[in-house]
Amino acid sequence: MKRIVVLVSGEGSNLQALIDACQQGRINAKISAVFSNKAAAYGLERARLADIPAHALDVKAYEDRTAFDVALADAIETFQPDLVVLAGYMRILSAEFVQRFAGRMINIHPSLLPKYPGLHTHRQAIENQDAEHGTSVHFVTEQLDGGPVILQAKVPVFAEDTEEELVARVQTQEHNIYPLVVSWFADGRLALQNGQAFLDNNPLSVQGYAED
Ligand code: NHR
Ligand code: GAR
Repeated sequence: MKRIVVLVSGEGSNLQALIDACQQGRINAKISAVFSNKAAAYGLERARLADIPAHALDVKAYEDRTAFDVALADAIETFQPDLVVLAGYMRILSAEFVQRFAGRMINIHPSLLPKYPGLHTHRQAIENQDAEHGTSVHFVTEQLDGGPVILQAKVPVFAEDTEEELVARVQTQEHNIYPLVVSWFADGRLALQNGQAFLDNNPLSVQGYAED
C-alpha cells in the first residue's frame, strides 16, 4: 500500500476528508504521518485522533527557511512517502525541498488557477465581482501555485456573499476533489512528466481534468 505524508498549518478539514476516504477505502493508501509548522494546528489533533503520527516543527528553532525545510524534508523522508500532500500548508517551500519531492507532491489552492495565485483569493474574487470561483489541485513546483493543474472544481459567487460564505462553498468542493485526486495517485494513474500532468497516460489540459 502506498504511503502518504500530509502537511498542514491549520484546521485540517482537507486532512480529515483524506483520513475519512482512507478509512472508507476510497483511497487505496495509508497516511503515514502528518507534519505542521504550527504546534497548535488542529490538523495535528485530527491526526492523533486517527492514530496517525503527528509532528510539529518550530520555525523559530531554525536559522533560516532553508534550514527549516531541510529538517522538515529529512523528517518526512523517514516515512518514505510515495506522495506528499499539502493541505492548507501556509509556508512557501524552498526550491531544494520541492526538488526532493518532485513529481510526488501536490497542493490544493483555493482559486481557479492560473487566476489568483498566493493569498486572499476569496476576497479578490468577491472584490472583482467574479461570477465564479473555485479550487485547484496541482503538482507543486518551484513556481508558487504555478505547477500543472490536475483537477478543478467551480462554485458560483453570489452578489451578497461574504468571504466566509465563499470559503465554505469552496471548501465543500475541496473535500470532494482532493480525496479523488489522491486516489488517482495511489492507484498509479497520475504522473508529472516534463512539467506536464498525465492521467492514465493522457496529458491534462491547462485547467486539468474537466469534471462537471
Ligand atoms: N511552495 C512552493 N515552492 N510551490 C508551491 O506551489 C507552494 C509552496 C508552498 C505552499 C500552498 C500555497 C497555496 O495553496 C503552497 C504552494 C503559502 C503562501 C504564503 O505566502 C502562498 C501560497 C501557498 C501557501 N506564505 C507566507 C510565507 O512567507 C506566509 C503566510 C502566512 O503564514 O500566513 O511563507 O496558496
Ligand atoms: C483550504 O481551503 C485550502 O485551499 C487553503 O486553505 C484551506 C485549508 O483548510 N489553502 C491555502 O490557502 C494555501 N495557501 P483546512 O486546513 O481546513 O484543510
